[in-house]
Amino acid sequence: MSSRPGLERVLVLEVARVTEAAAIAAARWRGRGDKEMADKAAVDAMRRELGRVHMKGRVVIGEGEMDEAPMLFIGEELGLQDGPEVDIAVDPLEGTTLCAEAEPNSLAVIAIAERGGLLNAPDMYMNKIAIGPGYPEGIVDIDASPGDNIRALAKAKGVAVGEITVCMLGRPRHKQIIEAVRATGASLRLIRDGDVAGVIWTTDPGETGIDMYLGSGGAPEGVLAAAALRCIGGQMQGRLAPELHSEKERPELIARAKKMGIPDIRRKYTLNEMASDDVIFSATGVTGGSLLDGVHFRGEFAETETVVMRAKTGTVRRIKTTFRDIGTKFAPV
Ligand code: VTB
Repeated sequence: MSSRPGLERVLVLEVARVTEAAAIAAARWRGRGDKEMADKAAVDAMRRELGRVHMKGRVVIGEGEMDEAPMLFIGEELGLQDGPEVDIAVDPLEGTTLCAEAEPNSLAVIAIAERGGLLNAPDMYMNKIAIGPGYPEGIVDIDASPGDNIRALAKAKGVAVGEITVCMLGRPRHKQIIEAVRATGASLRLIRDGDVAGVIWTTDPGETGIDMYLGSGGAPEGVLAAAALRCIGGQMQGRLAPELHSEKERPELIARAKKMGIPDIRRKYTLNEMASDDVIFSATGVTGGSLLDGVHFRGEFAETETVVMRAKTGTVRRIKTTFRDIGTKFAPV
């Protein structure tokens, strides 16, 4: 897969700790209607844990540019500075509204890769298509129509089109593509937020009922999802979508992308161009959902569920962790 030695496997447990801490911190804010505070709690906890890891880490996907985000900003150096050089992509609370309203599927998410292994995507929209593993390479394509993609997937799966389920963020901007999916007879699951989970769901349709992810969402979330698929398998393509931003925003976004190493904003990215070489991905559930259980608080104990995986070996671990003494370790707000 890679000519490089890959990431040290001990990092698997380290990154799991990082999302566990972020999820517990965010879970204190579940259902309290304050997504900013929920996000801040996750960011603080994630940053604190990252500071304890033996690595020379650099944030490539984070909370924003240095001037707009005090923590986990793009370019921030993290870790004890005595280990491997890694690039870090974070979404400390993916689905802030879901958490604030105690709705399912909010997650704490991180991916780490060897230097240069993650696409440095600006915070803008990306069009995405993803399917799970086990299909011939190239059966779906972001440039093909939703109808052609759905029919090709149904054929490869050996089922009728009506048995395919597509997942998409429910947004007015998706009106046309929603109509195109409906016209095929396929089923459509519209989600409110959280398209990292949406993409990952395609890797286990038997469990999640989702066969394909389509539509636009955040580019940073696209890279995180690509990192996960690189570990589990599956196919994904992405293309930045400046056309979904206002005319006023566009020139700035294009300039920012250039600065981040993307000269052609219309380029189609394959999964491996978004996440390459060895990658470790970890997600811990904040509110329970189809991918992961949420955090449970039981007196002085907290329980978390995490999925952590590594591209080099393709290992996928589900870790249930019990924390003691959370009153002192993870002080309540
Ligand atoms: C998605 C989703 C996020 O933003 O990327 C989405 O994964 C994209 O932006 O959870 P819009 O909300 O503008 O569609 C979130 O929904 C929220 O950050």
